[in-house]
Amino acid sequence: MEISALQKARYAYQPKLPANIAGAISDIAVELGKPTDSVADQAALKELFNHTYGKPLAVFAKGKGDADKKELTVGVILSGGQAPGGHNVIAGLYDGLKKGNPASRLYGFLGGPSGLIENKTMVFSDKFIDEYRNTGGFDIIGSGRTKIETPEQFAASLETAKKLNLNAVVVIGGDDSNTNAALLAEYFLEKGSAIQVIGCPKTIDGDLKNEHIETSFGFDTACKTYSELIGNIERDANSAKKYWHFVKLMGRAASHIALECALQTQPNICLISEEVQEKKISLNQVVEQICSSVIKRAENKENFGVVLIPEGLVEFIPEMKKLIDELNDAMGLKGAEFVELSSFIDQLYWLSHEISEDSYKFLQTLPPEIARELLMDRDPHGNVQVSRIETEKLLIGMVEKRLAKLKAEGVYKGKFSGLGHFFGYEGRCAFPSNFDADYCYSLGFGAFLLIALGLTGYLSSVKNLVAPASEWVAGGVPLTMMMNMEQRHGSKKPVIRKALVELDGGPFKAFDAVRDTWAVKTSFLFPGAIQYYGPPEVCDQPTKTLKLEHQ
Ligand code: FBP
Repeated sequence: MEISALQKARYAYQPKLPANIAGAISDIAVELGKPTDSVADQAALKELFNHTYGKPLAVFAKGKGDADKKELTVGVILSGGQAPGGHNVIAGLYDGLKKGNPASRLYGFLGGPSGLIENKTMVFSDKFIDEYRNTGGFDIIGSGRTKIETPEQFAASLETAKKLNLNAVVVIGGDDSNTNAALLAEYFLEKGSAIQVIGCPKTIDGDLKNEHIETSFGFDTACKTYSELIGNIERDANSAKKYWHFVKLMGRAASHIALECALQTQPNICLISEEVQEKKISLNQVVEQICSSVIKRAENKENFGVVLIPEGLVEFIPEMKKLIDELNDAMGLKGAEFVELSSFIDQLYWLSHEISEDSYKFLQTLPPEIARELLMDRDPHGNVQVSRIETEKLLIGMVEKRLAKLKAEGVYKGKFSGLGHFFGYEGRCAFPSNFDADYCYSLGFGAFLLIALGLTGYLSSVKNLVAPASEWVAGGVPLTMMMNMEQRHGSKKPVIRKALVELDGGPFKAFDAVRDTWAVKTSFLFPGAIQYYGPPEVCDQPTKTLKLEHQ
């Protein structure tokens, strides 16, 4: 295989480990805290997670452990959307296993959780792992979005794990995938099996975080990649002075990516879905906000600008949210009927009987291509595929219409030419930044220690991430601690709670303090490309979000 000069150079990068897991394996023990509770719905979750509910927080510390004694066989799954650094989680897990006992083995389940259900595996070797160190992507074993949910799928997963003589399964995934990990850990114990399950917090969306998980891996690299591109677009806009760029950014529900990119690039507008929801801002009000900036900038002869749009926005606009919730319930509960409908017209007719009058009327006001996009298949976890809804085009169209009206009324005298962009997939497989390379390797190494020290139902964790890597602290957080009950596919299900942008949190407050200036005055910031080699202030900085949340 031909490889680039950078890939070759990155093979030689040695990821840094936190001091509490960097020494001899025999000198690492685990300290356990007090029993924990879930974030909500304690009684319901206690009943559902009879064997795994309430476990204590775990931190690695110097002491006499027996993590080096065991010969272990572990299987690893990459689950859900790609996030830079997944290969390093596997490398850290592999190196940990081999450091503990060179006879230990690591299997990779191919193509995501379905690899476990269907027993599709490969065995890692030194040579194979070395080809993927510090690289982006999930192509080492592939990923998938299959949800382990039916009794047959759970039974098949246990059967595979037993056939392979596994001591543990490691699930590298986001909130939905780690919910699956929690259910699997519980199921194995319920069936009398000692096979452990450990999760690792992945997702570029940055929404798998809480008091104990400071960030999910991939967020750092993805935001830096998008910010480079946004900065380039800003400079182009400032050079040509003729386009308004509407950039939709990935992040299925939470606006963490949009907010981080705004802090890194200082665009004219950045919409924050959580604020839209909290203040019940309608679609028309969003359009008014954008038009107000366009008009003021036109008065300064600046007929150009940049607007950042979180891809989840549509689900937070009150009238859209109501519509999507009703669509989800109708399509979830009567899915078999819905899939039989062959045309868009038939779907609309069917929906006229299944959703409220208000929502139906609102659906009809949307451009047909957007309405169609709202009716596309949900993913296996019941999520609307917001990446495929062209919110940027919807907003450009509405802003154009509104400005034409305002021009006719003599309120607006400028020129408006909107261009749409969507940055999503281009950020998910970049070479992991030094931060993600180190963080992921540490998460994988920590996952090995959690297994070797006998824990199950935990998410590998690394804390104190704003400090240099040597001062990070590795440990584990019980999966049930992060869970609550939510409405999915028309019924209540246990799920890990998503962390949304907090309007009283540091990152949003920092943005709020300056956004009115950015809306009018060109204040663009150009972060440039991710740097892998050079001074630490250029190469090793964590995200602004992490700093503002933890300093
Ligand atoms: P995960 O939550 O699985 O990490 O995926 C996140 C994500 O990248 C979202 O930002 C995006 O909406 C979605 O995946 C796209 O999914 P797909 O890759 O299936 O198109």
